[in-house]
Amino acid sequence: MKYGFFDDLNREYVITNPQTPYPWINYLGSQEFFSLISNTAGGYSFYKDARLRRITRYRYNNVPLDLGGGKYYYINDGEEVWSPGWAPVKKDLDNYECRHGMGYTKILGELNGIKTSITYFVPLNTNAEVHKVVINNKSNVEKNIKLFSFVEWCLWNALDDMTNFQRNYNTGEVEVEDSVIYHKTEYKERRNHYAFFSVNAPIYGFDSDRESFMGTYNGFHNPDAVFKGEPTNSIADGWHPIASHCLEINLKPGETKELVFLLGYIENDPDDKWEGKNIINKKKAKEMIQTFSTIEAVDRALDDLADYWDQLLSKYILDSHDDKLNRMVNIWNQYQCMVTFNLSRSASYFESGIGRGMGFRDSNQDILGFVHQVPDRARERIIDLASTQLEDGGAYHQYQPLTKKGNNEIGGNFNDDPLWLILSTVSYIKETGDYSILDVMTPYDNDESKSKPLSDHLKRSFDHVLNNLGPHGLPLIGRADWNDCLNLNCFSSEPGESFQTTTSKDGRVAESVMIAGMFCYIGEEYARLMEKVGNKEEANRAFAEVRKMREVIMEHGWDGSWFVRAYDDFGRKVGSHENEEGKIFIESQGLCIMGRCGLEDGRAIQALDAVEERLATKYGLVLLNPAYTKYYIEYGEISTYPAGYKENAGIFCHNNAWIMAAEAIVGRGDKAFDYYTRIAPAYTEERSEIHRMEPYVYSQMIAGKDASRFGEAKNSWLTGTASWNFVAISQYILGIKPDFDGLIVDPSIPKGWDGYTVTRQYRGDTYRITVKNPNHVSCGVSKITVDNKEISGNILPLFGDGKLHEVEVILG
Ligand code: BGC
Ligand code: IFM
Repeated sequence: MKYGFFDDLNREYVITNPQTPYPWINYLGSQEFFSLISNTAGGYSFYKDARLRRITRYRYNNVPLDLGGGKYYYINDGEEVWSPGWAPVKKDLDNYECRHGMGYTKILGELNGIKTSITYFVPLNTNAEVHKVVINNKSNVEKNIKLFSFVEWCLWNALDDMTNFQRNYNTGEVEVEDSVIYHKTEYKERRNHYAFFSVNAPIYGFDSDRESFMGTYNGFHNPDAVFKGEPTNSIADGWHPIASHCLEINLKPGETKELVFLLGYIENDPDDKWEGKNIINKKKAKEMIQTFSTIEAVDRALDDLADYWDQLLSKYILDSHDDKLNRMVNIWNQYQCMVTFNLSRSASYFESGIGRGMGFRDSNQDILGFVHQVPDRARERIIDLASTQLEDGGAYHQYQPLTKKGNNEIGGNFNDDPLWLILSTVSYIKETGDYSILDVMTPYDNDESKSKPLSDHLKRSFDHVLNNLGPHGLPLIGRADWNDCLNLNCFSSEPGESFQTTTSKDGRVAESVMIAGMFCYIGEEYARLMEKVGNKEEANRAFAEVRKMREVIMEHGWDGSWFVRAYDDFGRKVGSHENEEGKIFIESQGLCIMGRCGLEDGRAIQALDAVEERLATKYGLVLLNPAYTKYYIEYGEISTYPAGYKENAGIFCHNNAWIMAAEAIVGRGDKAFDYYTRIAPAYTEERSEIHRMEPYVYSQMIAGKDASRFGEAKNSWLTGTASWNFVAISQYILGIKPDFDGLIVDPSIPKGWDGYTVTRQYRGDTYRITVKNPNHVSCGVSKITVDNKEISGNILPLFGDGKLHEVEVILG
């Protein structure tokens, strides 16, 4: 069942039923000011950091779910009270539509002949959210309505805001001047910022105190002021500051009125001297309000946003016979990659914005799917991440975007972390050819006095693995590797005792075959990079270490038909036929094959066949099998999940992409693409009532075959699934892969395909690559011509002339 449709021309998903199976959201903002907005206008805004600079309030896990706060509008049309976004009033509308587009959301509601549309967006280079409100009287009678706006302020620190009530019920401060409601809580004492909500028209009244607006016993769905049609002109003093305008609007039959609301965030210039004064410098707010004071200016800003996305999405354009594939590759997957790059795992409808900032492992992987869009921002991010690295090559697991300082609030010693930094750096260099990033002086542990060139960070990342090898010569897993929940270094003394991650008493320590596979894959890239920069000695050393690791994997990491997952703290295999449950895990199959293990002797194929046999389901590949049904304290968190959910045999969409890549590597394009379609959102649209999450973006997890709710997804938007699936489809399946010396063309596609065209902008040139498959094979390039001249090999030459180059590729 569907709840809307894709409008590919406008790059929108159009929701036609407000009661989607779950709130279906979008993100506004591309650089510093961000908002989450649901299809019924729920959500919130923040500046840079969802924890430390929360601008508006949102109640997670609310009842009902998405009535936790939003950018709400109410209309009292004299007959009825309703909201154009359906919520919060939830009055049935004659017409409803929500268009989630690239950086904007347009919600349209119609009742009693009054059609209202609200376009929400954050203009480029602006720390504000614009609401363009258009009201049209479609009836043949005059209408006199009252329009109420509503936002609720958060007292900046989102954690404090929802915990420290003894203080924050006393701190709220606002100021109202003309049509602008300023939120200046704690401005005098310790803040250098404030927010405001304005409208470009005279107002009839306002409210800035929540209880005065709502009534103590009412909710968002029935605020007193709206139902009475009378704002109270309240000034919040402590308690709950909000901002609500009330406008009287008269509409002749057929008449349309347009308004601009602006929700802005202002930071003082360092030389502003306001200390101790209970006034704010409104100059910047007024300038911003002036900038967006007309509909023309707002429309221009919307056009600019559209141009920006045209440009971002013109780097990789696919033209194939499959509309679903085209819309995933050309629009939604790339869009999600930008969002994950911006937000890492901080703020979604599943991530509260408080628990996590930017993840070290996560943000490095996000770069893989984003680097072609804005390489400069990827470069900056790589340096930010590397600056939090520790001197021994290990890493803080995350950092807060506002301070850019590393912390281990959710634990440290994830031994896969350092390798991802190599991968992101290599992908940046392959995209741009900019080797100078390696020379950037980059601190360790954010301490400038401990700065070393980025290349030194990569070396320490590589060596961190080698300096932490276990009894089989495999990498020690540490607290966990990519799989956060496989915590093998646990005391397992008392069943039922909550686990602690630490090395065991008798000195044995757990090892990860997955990190070993990563080391082969990413370590080889490191070695190739060293070769490229002329550091032969280091390259040779690295190649040799990688070769050695491959041997260790083949000796100790092979279980007979697939790759072992790990060795636990007692030296026992995990993810082996020897285990009663959890006999096979997905991660080591994907990464070991990407690390080129078992390619020559058939073991890679064997492992992939085992994946198909044991892990494949119609909704995607489960993470392990059989699911854990018992609690294994010595494995840590993993078996605490019910069977079929999350890391315990859920369909983790992130690592499905590694199997797609592995299948592509072994030349089985049909399987690679089949796995792709099982989880790609556009292909799940038809079963939205089962899948439940947005059909335009990936979710982290879909419940696996052992779960009672098999096929139901959770945790949409912020997941490494976005970047890895973009890598899998664009580089491994469609086979257009940036490398140090140019674009490699190496498709691995279903045999039935006749061909496709990819237009790829790369290092200033544009390549129009037409792949033809006359012999219906999956892979193997028989001939490439570039501008009508045949080339040898499959690396497209670099021209550097900024022109369009026609490439024809014949498979077979
Ligand atoms: C979740 C993981 C998450 C980890 C760290 C676990 O409970 O299952 O997905 O990454 O916690 O927060
Ligand atoms: O690898 C992790 C990621 O860092 C956060 N989400 C879950 C993944 C698997 O545990």
